[in-house]
Amino acid sequence: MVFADLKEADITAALAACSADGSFEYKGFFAKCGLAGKSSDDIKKAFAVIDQDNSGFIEEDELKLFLQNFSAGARALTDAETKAFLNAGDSDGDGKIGVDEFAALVKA
Ligand SMILES: [Ca+2]
Repeated sequence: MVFADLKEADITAALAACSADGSFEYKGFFAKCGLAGKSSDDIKKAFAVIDQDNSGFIEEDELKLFLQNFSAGARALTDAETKAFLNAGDSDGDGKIGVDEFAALVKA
């Protein structure tokens, strides 16, 4: 498990709640998996894992596979879910999510 401080049961519950295509909702997910209650350092560590190419940003393709950082067998987000997630986080409109934008999403 990449997010060592999160509880396996919480991750399982968070993933189960969004297992159907179109049911992903980031606020509920971050609350259920426990990340919303973590420190800024832990959220930065999570960001570094999701930013798979270490570009310093979470791009759309990384966002699409977001759930697979929590469990390798999790589904990809649909295009609509990916766009909605990106739009919610991308406050400066550069088409990707930086670490501060990610932290704001997690704590939303
Ligand atoms: Ca990236």
